[in-house]
Amino acid sequence: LDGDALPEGFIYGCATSAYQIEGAWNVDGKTPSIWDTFLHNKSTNDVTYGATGDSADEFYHRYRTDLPLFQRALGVGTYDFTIAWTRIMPSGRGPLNEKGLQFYRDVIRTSRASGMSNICTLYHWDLPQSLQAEYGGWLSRKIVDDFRGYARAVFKALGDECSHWVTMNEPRTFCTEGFGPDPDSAPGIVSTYKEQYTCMHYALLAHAAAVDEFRLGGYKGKIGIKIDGGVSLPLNPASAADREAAARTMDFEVGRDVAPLYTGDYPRSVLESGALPLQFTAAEKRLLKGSVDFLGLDFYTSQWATPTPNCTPASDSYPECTATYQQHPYTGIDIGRPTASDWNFDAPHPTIYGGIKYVAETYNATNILVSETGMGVLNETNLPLAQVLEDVDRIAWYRGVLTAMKQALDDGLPLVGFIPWSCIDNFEWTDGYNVRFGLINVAYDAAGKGSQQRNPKLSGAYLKGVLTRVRDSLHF
Ligand code: GCO
Repeated sequence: LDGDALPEGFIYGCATSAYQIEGAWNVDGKTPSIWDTFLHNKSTNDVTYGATGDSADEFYHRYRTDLPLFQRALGVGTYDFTIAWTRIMPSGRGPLNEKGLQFYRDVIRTSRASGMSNICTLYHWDLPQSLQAEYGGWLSRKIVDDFRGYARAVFKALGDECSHWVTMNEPRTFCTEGFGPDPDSAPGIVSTYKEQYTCMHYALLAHAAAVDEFRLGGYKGKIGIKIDGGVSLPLNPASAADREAAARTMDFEVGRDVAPLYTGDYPRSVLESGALPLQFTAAEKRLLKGSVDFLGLDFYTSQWATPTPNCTPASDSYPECTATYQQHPYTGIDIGRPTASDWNFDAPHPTIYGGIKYVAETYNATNILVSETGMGVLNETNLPLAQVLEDVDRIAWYRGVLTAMKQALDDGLPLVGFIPWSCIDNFEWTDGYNVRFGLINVAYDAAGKGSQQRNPKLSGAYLKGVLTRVRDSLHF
């Protein structure tokens, strides 16, 4: 694919998250997060082989060699990491843990020494267990003030060190998967959709409070958020009902995150559903509207949508009232089922191209980052190492992503960066170490036990070759 060189200042990085790579779960003053508690509690830990993030990639002890490796193997100019609240503020508020702060200062210093700037995320799901125990964490409005206090302390210590700050990663994901009728993530509170919506409501207010702190502090970077989602398409494009269902799903799954950031309130269809447990006050709307300098899209797959007939509050799909089917033919993968072979690379890639186009046209979003996307391969652990490292399916998958980004740039969509997930194999939540997303392999088994040897995969060399070369030549 020949094309223009990347726009000046285009960000190419790779992402990780604290709980998924650091290990050292109880070292140097860190206290348990809700994920430590959730996974140490055997009755909830139905993760593959009972795996936990207790050791993960041991990044807390290995960052001095890992960071230069990320830059050398992947050619990235940015390292996108997340900060563990329980390393900075062990009790969730109040006194700072100097050893925790020093670790993140060292990660930033080592990133710089390796030729990388940093995107820094305040929160990637690892809430202090102390706040969960004290008042139910994200289900209480108290979380907004505690998150504001945490953000203020981190900005005071590191505010000018990161070119981009992300307040939180995927509020809809951690609120949907941590609560509801069948929660499979921390804190694992069996509840209803109302608790999922309450969590999301307070997460958005916490985001706005952190942005307020950042702007009051006059820090020089940019601040934004990473949202999850995908693109919903009508199951039958000729059906008006299916087209309406696809639009409704976008409102509930993407718009519920994005609309408040640009308009100050939820999408109309969400407001009119009558299902919201909470509404924003006028003051909250003012704080929310315009609360991003950039928007990170963690989009992985697309889905088809069709209305759920006879939808009532007792229905599983309430209040969205649409049924969705994952795995649009060529957006790539559901975890473990690469479909690289059946892509039509010339058609607009509905997930990546479609996602950028959707937020740009629906909300006039600008400075859009593809802030996570990647291919998770199930059971990669059990394959011969040579086959793991020659990951041609993941290369084909990323070729589809690069094609989509090129289409977006050619169409003048406001794309400013690409951050593949992930720099390195890591703890994939309830899939444990049995699903691998890394551009660099870690030699441990599905339970996370092994030599911890790092082995770069061909996909990392591919992205380095294409994206680094494109700065000097005209090829994607
Ligand atoms: C997410 C999280 C990551 C995941 C990645 C692969 O989007 O779920 O941000 O922590 O590991 O997306 O599922």
